[in-house]
Amino acid sequence: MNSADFIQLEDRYGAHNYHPIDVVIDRGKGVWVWDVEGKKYMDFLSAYSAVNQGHCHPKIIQALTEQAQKLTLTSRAFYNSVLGVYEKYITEYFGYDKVLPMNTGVEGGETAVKLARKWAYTVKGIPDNQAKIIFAEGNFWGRTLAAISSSTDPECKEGFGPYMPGYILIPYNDIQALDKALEDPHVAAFMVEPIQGEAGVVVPDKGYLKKAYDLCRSKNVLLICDEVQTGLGRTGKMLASEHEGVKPDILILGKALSGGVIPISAVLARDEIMLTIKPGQHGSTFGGNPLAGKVAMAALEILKKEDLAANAEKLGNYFRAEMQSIANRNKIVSTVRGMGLLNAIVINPTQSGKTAWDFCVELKNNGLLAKPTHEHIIRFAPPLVITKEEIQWALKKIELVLKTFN
Ligand code: IF1
Repeated sequence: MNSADFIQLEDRYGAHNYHPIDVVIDRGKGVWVWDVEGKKYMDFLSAYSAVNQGHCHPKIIQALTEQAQKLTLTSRAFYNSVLGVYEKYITEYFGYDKVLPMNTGVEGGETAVKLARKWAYTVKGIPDNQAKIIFAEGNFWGRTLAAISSSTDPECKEGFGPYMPGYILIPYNDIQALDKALEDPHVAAFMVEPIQGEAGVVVPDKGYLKKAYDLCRSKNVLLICDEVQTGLGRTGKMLASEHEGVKPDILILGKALSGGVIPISAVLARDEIMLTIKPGQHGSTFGGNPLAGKVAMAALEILKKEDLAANAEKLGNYFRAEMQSIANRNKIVSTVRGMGLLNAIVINPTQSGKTAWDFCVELKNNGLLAKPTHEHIIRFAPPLVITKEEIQWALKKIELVLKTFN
């Protein structure tokens, strides 16, 4: 079977909830992937930052295969010989009292919202069913009904109502708006991404998160940071909130917590918050399984051992500087932005009739895989194991493609 055959199969038998770029990936190693015809590409998306450690990192695959032959799942009806070890490891790693293990990022978000509500009723003293959560416009935290209820993107949201009540939406990067929203005494939490990924890698003003944290504290409101995409080295620190010296009350992790191997997410908090949820009140069949525990420990270990946050910081600065000079030589790119190796360019729609999609198709034809977000934004987020030479290779391809569109 060739690429066209595989694409046809997906089209015929799979739901049409995605519109992928025409490349059928068969194999991956580090920053590189190969299609079924054997053509090699550099991955500049990293499965939306899940593959920070690079494709099929040998240490993660080793942890996976060793544990897979021993024990994969017990459910939480019983104890297992990995979970406690993992819980100690991850809580000490990030400096929290407790962790609640889940599977996908959106489940992490759901867990955080449930925790905030429970805390609001049992600790803060908000009257039953009155708790509110503040979200920022442009947020993205997944596809469940609770997540799309906070969305301001009609594509994600429309046609799936009725929606979850108890939400307040404010503009992102607007401290005054947060201050005003916090006047409502029924607010339990403010849930926010330190950088908005899906919105197009929107980096807020310096000081925004710190001010948000201080305001929340002064009102006894929890700050929930969704670091599913920004966490685990991506922005040049282990957590993006560290850039602002902020330690969120509730931290949500996912994606790279497994290095892209299996779905693993985690919610971290202090006892005052985490212990409000009692046995039977929340959970999941797969959450906390021993396979996930071993994989997550290996994935986290690699981030530290290979100093991937520092690499993201250094090569991110280099990438943006070089990308900016490419942009200056070229009328198509109107903006270069990002932090660490979470970056985006905005394509100037007035200079050419081309969309970000057209660029990504041409980049793919030149051996570089990236994905557009919205009509004119291209996200550039390679695995954090990338080298300077590989970044230079990618920059050459990007410039080449931009020239053909001039
Ligand atoms: C899709 C974008 C990225 C996330 C943040 C939670 C989740 C995500 C900050 C949920 C998920 C995804 C999922 C994927 C596309 C994608 C995405 F294009 F929408 F914008 F990454 F940038 N918080 N992000 O970014 O995690 O439940 O998926 O494990 O198509 O839904 P999940």
